[in-house]
This record gives sequence, C-alpha cells and structure tokens, in this order.
Amino acid sequence: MGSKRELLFITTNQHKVKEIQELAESESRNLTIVHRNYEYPELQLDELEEVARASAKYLQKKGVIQRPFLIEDSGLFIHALHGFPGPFSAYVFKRIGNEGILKLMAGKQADERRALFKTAVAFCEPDRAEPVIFVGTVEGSIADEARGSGGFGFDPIFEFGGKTFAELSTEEKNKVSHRSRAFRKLLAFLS
Ligand code: ITT
Repeated sequence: MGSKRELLFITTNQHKVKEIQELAESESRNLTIVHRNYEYPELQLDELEEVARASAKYLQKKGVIQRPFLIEDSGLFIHALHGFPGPFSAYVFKRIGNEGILKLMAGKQADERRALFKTAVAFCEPDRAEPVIFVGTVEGSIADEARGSGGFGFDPIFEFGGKTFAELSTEEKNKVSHRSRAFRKLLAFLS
C-alpha cells in the first residue's frame, strides 16, 4: 500500500477547496488536498496565469512552505464587456456582486451574453525553480437573472447547458468547470 501524496492548496476560498477535494477523491487514488491559508499579495496583472505565477513565486521566495503546493486564480470574462471583469473579478464581485453584473448586462442579447470562466493553477514543489501553470476554461453565458443556491461567486449568473452553475451539484460542476479542467491537467502531470 503506497502512501498518499499530499498537496497543499493555498486559498482563502473554502468553496474552491471543496470542489478540488471532491475532484481529487473521485479521480486520483493517491492524492490528498490539504487546505492552507497563507497571506500573499494578489497582484493586479492582465493575465490570470501571471497572477497565479506571481503569487506562487512570492510564497516560494518567502520560504514558508517546504512542501508541494498549488495556488490558483480564477476570473469571469464577459464578451459584451470586452472581457471584464477578468483578472479584476474578486474586486468587482465584492463591489457590485451578481446584481451589478446583471445591471451592466441589461438589454444585451444572447450572443453578447457569452462569457468564459477561466482558472490558472500554479503548482510548486521544493526542487522546482519555476511554478508550472495549468489553465482550464469553460464557455457559457450570463443568465437573465440569478438562479440556484449552490456554488459560490458568479455561479448563480453563469449559465451552461441550460442551467446555472449554482443549479448544479459540486459533482456536476466538476464535470465541466474551468477549475476542474485546469486541475485535471495538473493530475495528469502528477501521474
Ligand atoms: P483566493 O484566496 O484563492 O484568491 P478568491 O475567492 O479571492 O480566493 P479568485 O481571486 O480566484 O478567488 O476569484 C475571483 C472572483 O471570482 C471571486 O469573487 C470568486 O468568488 C469568483 N470565482 C472564482 N471561481 C469561481 C467559480 O468557480 N464560480 C463562481 N465564481 C468564481
């Protein structure tokens, strides 16, 4: 019986941890995701990949984590808003929330409501100089109104296949989500 490999997930967001722990449990027999919450500055950069990389390198440089870890940055890119809020998603969600996004989208027709969720995962381990980055995306659209009570963040207004992400169970969201797609690439890399 081989021992389980532990991977620290550095985030302030419990919902992300739940999703990734469920995914790891169902798709990898020898990986355990352990939640840790270290302070790090989240830089305002144009690309999520660069935000994730900079955050990971900051923690590597600080030397507080001597074990393999991952950190991720996610965002919602809305077509009609030229990719807004994108890398500014956390700030925008805090300031205007889903109601604010729906107001910005008032009167926009189907094609303009197209939107993309994206996650960039940065994976680090002690003997590796540079973080390895994995990206996952999912295309959907901004719903006319918020629906569903599951998930978190923008999930109630992000529609995919006729349902919002907040109307899906974690298992269902994990089948198609940006986060699960990025994380599956990491799993493939680790095996
Ligand atoms: P970290 O500590 O991991 O940074 P966070 O919640 O600040 O946690 P992000 O900066 O990656 O995470 O997220 C940007 C915003 O996008 C934030 O408001 C999230 O709630 C939202 N978000 C991220 N992933 C999401 C998802 O899968 N579904 C809905 N909203 C999501």
